[in-house]
Amino acid sequence: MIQALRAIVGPAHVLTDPEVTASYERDWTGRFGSRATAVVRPGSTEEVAAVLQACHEAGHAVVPQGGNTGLVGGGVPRGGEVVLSLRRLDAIEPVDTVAAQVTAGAGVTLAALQQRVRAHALDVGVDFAARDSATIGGMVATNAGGERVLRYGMTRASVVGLEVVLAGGQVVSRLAGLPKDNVGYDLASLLVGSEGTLGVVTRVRLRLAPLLTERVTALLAVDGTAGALGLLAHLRARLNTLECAEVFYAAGVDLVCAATGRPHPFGTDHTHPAYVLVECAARHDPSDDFMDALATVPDAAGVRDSAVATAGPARHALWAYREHHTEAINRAGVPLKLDVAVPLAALAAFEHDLRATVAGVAPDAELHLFGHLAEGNLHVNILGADDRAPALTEAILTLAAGCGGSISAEHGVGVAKARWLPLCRSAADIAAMAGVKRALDPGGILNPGVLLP
Ligand code: 2HG
Ligand code: ZN
Repeated sequence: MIQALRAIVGPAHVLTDPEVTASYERDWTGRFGSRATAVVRPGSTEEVAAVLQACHEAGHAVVPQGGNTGLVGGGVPRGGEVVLSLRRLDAIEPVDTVAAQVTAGAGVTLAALQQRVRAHALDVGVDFAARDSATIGGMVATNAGGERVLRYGMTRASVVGLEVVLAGGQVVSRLAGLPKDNVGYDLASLLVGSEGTLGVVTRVRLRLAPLLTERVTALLAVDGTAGALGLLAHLRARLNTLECAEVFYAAGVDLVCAATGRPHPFGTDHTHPAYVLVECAARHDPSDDFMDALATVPDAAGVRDSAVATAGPARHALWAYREHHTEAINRAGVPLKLDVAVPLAALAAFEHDLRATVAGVAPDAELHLFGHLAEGNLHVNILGADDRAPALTEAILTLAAGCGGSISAEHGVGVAKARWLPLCRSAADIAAMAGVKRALDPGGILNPGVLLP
């Protein structure tokens, strides 16, 4: 297998030295991973096709990988697979300013694409904290969400076309960027969120949005989740510029401040149960409208304190309290991580029950909740779960599913959630998914063990 791969991509791009392959073999949180037979780094779609054909013929399993920022073990080996790193596919084609679209290689990072299209007064709809490492191919494969879903939807809403290599090495391409093209099954859309189990994304055509340069960001301290939702309802009805509404809680702010040396947002004597970070963006300064809306927030929303910023550095300082959560948690230990969403009507009760559940199962564990308020998406991070991790996972996912929620809001199923699929998909659903998998990957070589157990 290694000889065959070397012949396809050149010896320099087949990595087998454990010191070199280590960073491809383990996810960055340190929770998932194993040894790979080799890490192969193709430099073109043709090379990807030849690699997949070789693996298909040999019946050798393949794990496609982008920036390795995934959080559910879907992009690292379980043992002995070939890791197919797409990072060398990093070309960005000229920005199509008339169509407001761009085609980028799977290995382009989100930050690199943002920089390129912003020079043309356009922007990528999706954005999130791992932008410097996460790749466009990985974002498509996982249907990444992030901080602007409220306005632009998840990655799927930005995808107008894909080039994909199927398990046997066949290339399927839909890159013309036609907004209207109703010729049969939408294979490109099917591949979005398929977590490397149906094909390998090599190029992506994305819809772009106007670059909104004028921004106002506010950090609002509130009594709790119910207040945060009241605030969101008030702002949503009044602001067509609203782009982000994030939520986090007292414990997370303490941890971020300790890890980064930042002062508490409203001083150590003024800590609050919950915080909402909102951002409005427009072509013209949205701050007057925003301040008007803020001035009329009903008392029931319980806004206890606020900090508002319009200049870049001050806005980034507010964002830091939110975006440093993941890193600060990881510094404290290897967390149990779950990513759930529930209908907004159930969110406050869910948060309450979730805390009670964790306290019941693992009273000494440290729970950090944060996430994307407008989608009812909470990232559940638990430090010190130890051998109670399976019981906590079961209890929390059951709780989320029980209130009409999802066991994976935006991080995907990976290997982490595969066995809990029946909590929110029926037997008929799962059978249909398995049928699609068999049709597109009859040999079962693409990311086995991910998504479908
Ligand atoms: C975020 O929203 C990411 O920052 C990471 O989805 C969430 O670390 C996490 O649990
Ligand atoms: Zn998130």
